[in-house]
Amino acid sequence: MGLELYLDLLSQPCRSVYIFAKANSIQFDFKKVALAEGQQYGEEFGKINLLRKVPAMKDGDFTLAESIAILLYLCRKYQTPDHWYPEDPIKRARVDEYLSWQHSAMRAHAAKMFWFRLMIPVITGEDVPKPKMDSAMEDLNNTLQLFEDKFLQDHPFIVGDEISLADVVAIVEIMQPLGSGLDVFEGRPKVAAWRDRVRNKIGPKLFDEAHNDILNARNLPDTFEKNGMLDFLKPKIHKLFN
Ligand SMILES: N[C@@H](CCC(=O)N[C@@H](CS)C(=O)NCC(=O)O)C(=O)O
Repeated sequence: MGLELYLDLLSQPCRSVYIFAKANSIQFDFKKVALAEGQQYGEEFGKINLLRKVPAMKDGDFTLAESIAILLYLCRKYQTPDHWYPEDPIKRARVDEYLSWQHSAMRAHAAKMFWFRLMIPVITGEDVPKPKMDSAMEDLNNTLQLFEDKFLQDHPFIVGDEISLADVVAIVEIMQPLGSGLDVFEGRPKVAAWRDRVRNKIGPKLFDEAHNDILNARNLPDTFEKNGMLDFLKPKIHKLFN
């Protein structure tokens, strides 16, 4: 059995794995796990990833969770071009530095805006209180500024002249708030120019295809309604955000 990737392209880490595999012509079977239908809680998916998160991977008998682990596995197994995860120890350390930082910084703050502006109002029927929203926006703005000052600086890509895994992992997270109508690139020409370079390197067609679902996320309320997911999700949301 060949490589299987369990994905929902509404999810940022799924998009990074999808983009990386496609950009490197890695053949895989796309196994859709529809998060809005709760498929991550099904019996079948539990056998693939007990953490019940996407992305997940199955390669023969080997199963793997966590996007970063999957990206690194694909890099090694398919011996993708060096620039993605350079052999040079200093360049590699720069990729690692970004991959380590992003979990609790860019990922956390960009995703929170998406949840606050779209998902929570849809699921609970209530807007997030303004002080909470303002504080989340401040966190995201500070994080984007740090991204510019510390990681992007004045080079074309995070690690210098060439695209790496760090850029792919960064862009998918930074695109997430757009799904809630928040254009984080407005007023940030440096980040916008970097986004354009990443899109061009990956290939605009692949980039746009990977982001199609998230940019149409405002259709999600209908999907939740149809699948009876609202009642299921409400207590989860209260646990997460109260
Ligand atoms: N650290 C994990 C995060 C995975 C994750 O949080 N996936 C979310 C989608 S972005 C998910 O599957 N959520 C389903 C749920 O929590 O029910 C990774 O990088 O793969």
